[in-house]
Amino acid sequence: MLQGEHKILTFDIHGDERGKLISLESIKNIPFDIRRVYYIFGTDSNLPRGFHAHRKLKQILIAVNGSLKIKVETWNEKAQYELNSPAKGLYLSGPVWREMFDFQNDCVLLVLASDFYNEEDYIRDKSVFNKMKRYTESDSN
Ligand code: T46
Repeated sequence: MLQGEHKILTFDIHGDERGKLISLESIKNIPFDIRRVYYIFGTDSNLPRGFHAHRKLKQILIAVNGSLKIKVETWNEKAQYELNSPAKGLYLSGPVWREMFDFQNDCVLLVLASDFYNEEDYIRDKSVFNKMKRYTESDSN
């Protein structure tokens, strides 16, 4: 079964006295073809979001303003990241459970996705995610 993957990518900043610019390009510094872009804003630091995994979707999450924290969980490990820079992207691929919280300073979270919106790609029930994990463990025995 497909393994979930998560890692931080750092983007080059082109800057001069006028300000800064970051360019994101499919396959070059984004490791997939971008098919969809969405952004999350107007958040509340007390209202977490996410609480799901994806089956196949690949995404890059970038806090282009403000910051947030995100807990991630794959079949075999858990981690937590803080996204607080437009030069930092969190790459999430496949079945990674995610919980986003502690949104600060008018956070704007830009997300680049490898596919169109498809509710069937979501695993929104944690017990289903955990069951898939058990199947994976029995695959490797
Ligand atoms: C993810 C995290 C980082 C659409 O109609 N089109 C879209 O492209 C998206 C992403 C969402 N929606 C609708 C579905 C819901 O009615 O917008 C509503 C809010 O979506 P959701 O509750 O899934 O939002 P989050 O913040 O929990 O999760 C989102 C993404 O859905 C998800 O793929 O990885 O951001």
